[in-house]
Amino acid sequence: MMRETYEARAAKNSNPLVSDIFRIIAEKKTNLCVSLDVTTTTKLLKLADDLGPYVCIFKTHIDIIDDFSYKSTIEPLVELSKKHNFLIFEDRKFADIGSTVQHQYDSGIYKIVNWAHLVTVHGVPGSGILSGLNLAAEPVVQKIGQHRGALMLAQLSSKGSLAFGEYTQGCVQMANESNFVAGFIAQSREATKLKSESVASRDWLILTPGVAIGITGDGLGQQYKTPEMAMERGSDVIIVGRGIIGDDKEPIKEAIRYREAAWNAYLKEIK
Ligand code: 5BU
Repeated sequence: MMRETYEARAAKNSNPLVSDIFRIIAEKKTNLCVSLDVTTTTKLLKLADDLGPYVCIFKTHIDIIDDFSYKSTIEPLVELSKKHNFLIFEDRKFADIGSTVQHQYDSGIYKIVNWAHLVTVHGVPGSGILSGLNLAAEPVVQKIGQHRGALMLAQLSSKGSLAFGEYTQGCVQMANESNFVAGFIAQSREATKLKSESVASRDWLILTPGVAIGITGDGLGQQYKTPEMAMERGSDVIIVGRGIIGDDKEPIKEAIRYREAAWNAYLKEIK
């Protein structure tokens, strides 16, 4: 499909976080997000420093870090995000009522809202989940002058996922009614278009996980497509974990390879 450049979209988007992301992508010439699914702080920080130049965003699952501490895990990660100009996306998959997610976002040991520019959110509970997260984000945005936003889980990459059809449409409807939503986790842009469109669709940021080269699955339900396939379906940013940081991989070499594949696929499609 033909698409506009990231620069053009950065200039037009009314959501400042989405504009920032498009700008970083255009400046660094990378639409790659690496998923740092590792269980120690040392591995997390080494990968963030080594791969920082090649990504626009790092995705984390902060609750799988065995030796987590705010001071030794988060503070250096935030420093690295400034050094290499990447944003941080905590794949928290919030799924509770507004009041609960508000605290899950700003409290506990992780205090996600303080450092993660993006978080994932399920539509299951209804729109209160977005209001609760937004309540937690407002004071932080005020205080540190950075933007925060949600990616709604419109579609998952895993086999047998129940997020499709009417459910996906419901998520898009919810997103349309909240300024806190930056975009979607989805397998295709098409799925994030409302069938009964009464309001003009926003220029959503679409991130796509389940991307790898030369492998179709992981034996636990993950379903892979190539960077080219994801981009052809209208993705803005591919998310790659084990394809780059897997035990048998050379992460820098693979990051360069995936970045090139996704960037060349984008270059082929721009108007
Ligand atoms: P992988 O190693 O590239 O398979 O890792 C994929 C990552 O993306 C992993 O952290 C998952 O939690 C995440 N993910 C996914 O794979 N599929 C989805 O639909 C969503 C997240 Br949402």
